[in-house]
This record gives sequence, structure tokens and C-alpha cells, in this order.
Amino acid sequence: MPRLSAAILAHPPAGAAVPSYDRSAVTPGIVHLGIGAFHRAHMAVYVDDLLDRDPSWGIVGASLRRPDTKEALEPQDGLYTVAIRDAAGTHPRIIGSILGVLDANAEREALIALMASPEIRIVSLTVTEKGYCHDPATGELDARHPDIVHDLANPSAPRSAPGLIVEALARRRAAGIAPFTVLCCDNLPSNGATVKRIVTRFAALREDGFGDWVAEQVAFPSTMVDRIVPATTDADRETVAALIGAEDAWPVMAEPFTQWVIEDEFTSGRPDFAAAGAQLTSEVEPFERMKLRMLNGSHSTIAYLGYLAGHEHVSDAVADPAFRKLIHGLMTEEVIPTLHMPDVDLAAYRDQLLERFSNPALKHRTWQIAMDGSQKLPQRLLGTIRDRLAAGGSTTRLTLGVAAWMRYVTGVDEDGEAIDVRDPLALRMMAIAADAGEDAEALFDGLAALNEVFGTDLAGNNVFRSAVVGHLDTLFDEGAAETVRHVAG
Ligand code: CS2
Repeated sequence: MPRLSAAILAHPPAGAAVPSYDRSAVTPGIVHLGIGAFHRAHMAVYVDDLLDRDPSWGIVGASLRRPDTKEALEPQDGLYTVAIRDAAGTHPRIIGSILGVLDANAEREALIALMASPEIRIVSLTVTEKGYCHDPATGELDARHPDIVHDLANPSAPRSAPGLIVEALARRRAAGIAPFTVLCCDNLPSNGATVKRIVTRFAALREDGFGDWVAEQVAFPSTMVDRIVPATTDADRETVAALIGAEDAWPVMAEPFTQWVIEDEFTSGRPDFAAAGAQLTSEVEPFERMKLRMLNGSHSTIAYLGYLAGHEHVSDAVADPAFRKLIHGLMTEEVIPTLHMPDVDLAAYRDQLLERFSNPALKHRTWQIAMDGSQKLPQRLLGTIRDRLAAGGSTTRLTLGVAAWMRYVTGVDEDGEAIDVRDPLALRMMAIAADAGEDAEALFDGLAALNEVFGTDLAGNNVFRSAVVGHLDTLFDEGAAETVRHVAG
């Protein structure tokens, strides 16, 4: 079977959508840091829809940690398949908006030089929560993070996303080139403002006065990004090869739903994202909060409880009526009351989320979502809990999500088998858990003392503490499946 490449597009496979524009006319306008599956099934598809109107917005991707995306896409001329999956089948579309991929470690200088060149007007990011080297509880740069320490000592050879952005901005400033817009597409709260704070602080630490210049000159629009994109498996590769009649080393699988809400604040121009279905607005934060608390808060709760209860996929968990009832109740009783969105039908949004979680073809692993919980919990569950505690409202289901995370990061499942806990704090958390054993109070006190996750207010809040400790006791005594049944009611 031939490999997917530009040559294949001359005789497009029947049944696969292909780029409608002349790829040879496309030039780079965007550098994207963190070219993982999510970006390739989200922003790159919006851009693919727009290149026939304006070919000056092609994307050059960069991978910050592993060269595997570059290795997969380079022999394919940057082409790859997005396969949309639902109960009715799998629908392939070949995407052409990625012109090339740079490996930030091996090709650092080429990457920074490109970011500093005038043709690049947007630098977008999906580097995941931990890629910002910040303190998730406060949203501030962690100046003691090893990558930040390294980048401040070696400013022209940075390895972190803030370090790369600031070095490229410094070169543009020195050359009199207007800054690019920094477009964060990660699931951080107030993601534009948060990344602005982080990057500005890094610039200030690097050079006196540079932070002020960044704060004044560089736009950091906030965005709400949404599409469920599970990690690709070998079985997915086979499915796609059969559909397109060519081998694609790294297709991405996605649900039909996609949403992108963007704050319209770009200093060096932007593609007509609205023409591809994005919503441009002056206020994104309410949408971000809604999505982080409703979708991602539910997702993390399903991930920890589902994994512990033996559900491999999100759809397996929500097929269990008790799980479904728990998540429905979590959104209805405990999340929706914290949101203020008069123009959005939140009950309909909730029902649509439950539908999306049920998509049987997506096979989204609970283990995948469980990753990096220390970086995700603050914006997904803890902020909601703070609002509920302040209003004197119930937090029974939200605190069960937190307790399930604490139970999960002990690293031992209900059968005594090891859990592969992936988290920047994994070692610290597993040491805390080893000391605590099955003593729920000790486990709570040890983990809640992680200020970068819980801030300084929650560990000593008795309402919060007794709710989480109570759930932990039940999780240890009866297991996750039984606990879900109790709490769902
Ligand atoms: C998920 C998200 O892995 C996770 O943590 O909750 O990736 C989720 O699928 C996306 O945010 C959906 O837009």
C-alpha cells in the first residue's frame, strides 16, 4: 500500500475529502507549538477550511518534547487524515494546512528564526497544561521550574514554550518587526490572560523593562477550544488505511462536534476564522468557564472513578446508569448554578455533553484523561467547589471527583495492581500516598497540602475536608462502582 503523500492527492481516494486549494501556493503565517493530535483535529482543520480564501496562513508545527510527529508527517508532505467517528461510521478527510514540522530540540535555531520572521503573524499553542511551567493554583510562572531556570540562564537556546516565545519576540523587537499574536489553545482558565501573565513575567525576569514591552505590545486573545480527540491506536491506523487506500503513519480520530470561541484581539492580522465556523467575540471567559467546568470537570470525574471501577473508556462508564446519573447530577446541581450565561441553554449543553461522552465509536480511554490531574483539577473541579462553598451549596459529587483523584494517585488499583500514574507530581504524590496507606484523613492532609494544586484555602476548609475524607473512606471500603451508586442516589 502506498504512503499518504502529495502524489496521492493527484488521484484522491474515493470517499475521503481532500484539500480544495492549491497547496503549492500556501505560505506559512502561523507557527504552532505542540503539534499533537488535538491541534491536528481542531485548529489545523479550521485553517484547512480557509486556505482557499487566503493561502498566506499555512501552519508550521513544532514539537517540543518528542520528534515522533515530525517523523510521521515529513514523509507524507505534512498531510494526514482526520477521521470523524460516530455510531454511523468513520469519515476520513485529508488535511493540508500543515506545511512542515520542526523538532524544537534538534532544530531550535530554525524554529526561533521562523518565529522571528515577519511572515509569521500568529504563534499558537497546545502544549498541555504543564507546558506553561506555571503554578496551576495561582496561574503564575513557576520561576523555579527546571526549564525556566534553564531558559533564563540560556535565553537564546530555550526549551520551554515561554522561553521560545520570549526569545522570538526579543529578536522581532530588535529587528523592528511587529510582534506576533500569541494564541493559546489549551484548557487553562482565562487562557489568554494567564499566558500573558506567564510570558510577561518571564520577559521581565530576562531583561529589565522587557516585561512591560510584552504587556503593552503583544496580544494574547483567550480561546475556548473543544473537540474530543482520543489518542490514535494501531487499529485506527488500519481503519484509516483501508478507507483512504494509503498508509498514514499518524491519522487522528475525532468526534463530529467541534467548537472554537476566540477573543477578537489580534495585532498582526488573522485568518477569517469565522468563515470556518469559529465564534469571534469580545468575551470568551464565560465560555471557557462553562466548558472547563461542565465538560472537563465531568471528564476528570469520569476518568478517575471510571478507571477505578474498571471502565476502560468514557463511553463504557456513562453506559452505566449510576455513572450517568452521577454526572448528570454533578452538572445540574453543582456546576450549572456557578455559571452565568443567560444566552446559553445550559441544560441542553449538558445533554449534548452526555451524548458526546456516549459516542461508542470514539473509545476515549479513562487512563488518558486521568493524566496530569495535578495540573487539571484547579480549573476543572476546585474553582467550582470554591464557588459552591462560598454560596453554601452542596458539593457532594464534585468532592467525589476530588476524592477519586486522590484514590487514583495512590498508584494502586482496587485489585492491588499498579496504576501507571502520569503526572509531573506523580512521585511526590505516590510518596504521600505510601505514607498515608488507607488512612483517608492522612491521604487528604498530605495531598491537600500541595499548594500548587489546592492553593492555601482548601486544605483547612472543614466542609471540604470532611466531604472528601468521607468519600475516600467509602472508596477504600466499598470501591468506586459502589460509591458511585451511593452518591448518584
Ligand atoms: C480531556 C480533554 O484529556 C483530557 O483531559 O478532558 O482533552 C477533552 O477531551 C477536551 O478538552 C475536549 O475539548
